[in-house]
Amino acid sequence: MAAAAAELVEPEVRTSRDGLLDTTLTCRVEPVPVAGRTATVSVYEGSFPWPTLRVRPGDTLRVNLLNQLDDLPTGLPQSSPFLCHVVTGPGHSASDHVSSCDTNLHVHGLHVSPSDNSDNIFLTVRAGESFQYEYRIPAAHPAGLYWYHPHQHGTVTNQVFGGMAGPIIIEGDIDNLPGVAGVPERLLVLQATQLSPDGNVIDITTDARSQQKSYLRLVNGQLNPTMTIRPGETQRWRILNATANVTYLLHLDGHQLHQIAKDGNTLNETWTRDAINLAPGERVEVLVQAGSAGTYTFRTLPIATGFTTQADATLASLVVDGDAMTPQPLPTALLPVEDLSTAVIDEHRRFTFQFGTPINPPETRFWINSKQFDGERDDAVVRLNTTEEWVIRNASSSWHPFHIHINDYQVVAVNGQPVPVRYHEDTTGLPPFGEITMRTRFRDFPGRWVFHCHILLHEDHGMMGTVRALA
Ligand SMILES: [Cu+2]
Repeated sequence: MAAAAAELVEPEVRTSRDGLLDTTLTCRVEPVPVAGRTATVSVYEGSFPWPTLRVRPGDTLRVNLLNQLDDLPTGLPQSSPFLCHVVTGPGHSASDHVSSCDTNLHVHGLHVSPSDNSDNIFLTVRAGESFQYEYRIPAAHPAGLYWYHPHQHGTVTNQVFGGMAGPIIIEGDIDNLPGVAGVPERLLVLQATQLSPDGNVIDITTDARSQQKSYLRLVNGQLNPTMTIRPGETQRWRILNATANVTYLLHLDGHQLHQIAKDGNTLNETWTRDAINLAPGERVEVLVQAGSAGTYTFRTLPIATGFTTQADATLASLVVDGDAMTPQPLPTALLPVEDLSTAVIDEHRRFTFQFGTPINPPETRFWINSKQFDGERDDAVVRLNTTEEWVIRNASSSWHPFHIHINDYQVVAVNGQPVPVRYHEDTTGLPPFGEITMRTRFRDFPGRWVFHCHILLHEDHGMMGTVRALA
């Protein structure tokens, strides 16, 4: 195990007041402290990590997004992914002139309008310009961990790999449950990037040297930070996978992970686990109850993701120290979860995620139902207040994390085998040559949004489809 570094640092928190959080997120490429050194990365608000936005159901979240990604520091190498260039490829016409320095904002997991200046990923915030987003969070919105990141098609991979991502916490009902209320919280944002010796982020879309085994496995921008806890103490860890392409198999040596939430949704009851698979975009919340004094590694276990097998890696160190506390009872029942497995189904659809040929980026094509992304095309036209069942098949040898915007869903079967209802979610790994069956209800918001693979290189290369919801 590598020597433990400093105590885990949590990002700056911006909290709503009187029903409003009105904030600015400036996007820039600049040298900042990362992993104990200085690195030139793409960041929100000049820091790595980035501000946490903390709001409540019923609040309005206003974000003034300032795109200064074209105001580059001097001395960037010609291989830098941050140099501005015209984006070509699937979903782009020659007249688009989208630049790799253009961006926009997605609030991942939020059930808000997809239109106008809300969670509308079809609009572009050009380099040098700004845009005022406004998200009206419904009064009945589930409480939990969400996140924000760029979603400008064709430019997402390097912007997120370079660091652009931040957490959103919605406070609410889960926080008041017995066994959860008053428990000290930690926020762990998992990111992975790769730096050249001179501190520049490599371009993972073109650089063959990019190997997941060389990635810096960061927690809140730190390498192997220390977290302290007293023997017998319970802590609540909110964990976000904000990487571009890394799947984790989370494990805490000597302890179990008592899962209470997934993708911003509270479980119906606590699920005690030895290890938790966390694909890009997914979030979990777990309770950790410390055992006897000592130092324990929080790690990702070896995991085969098809394309690569990722080795065991240390993420952080848990130091159990100090006066012992009497362990408090862990919660059992949490919040009721609507079970869609018995719902009346209005429509069935099938989507197949697959590689085209050849299989060698950047020529590789990534398809859904043999089509690359086209933002002008409607791939699923749905009606509000109906319930659909989608079978989503993975016709390749690599995992693809499925993600859909605006409305969560319930996975009712994996590879045809029914799974018990535990939670609703917005991101799920599709096993190689396997499939999930999910059920979803389209609520509240007409308009257009997308579903896609959350391995961002796959998304940028066309593994994305559109939904149009009619009132
Ligand atoms: Cu994929």
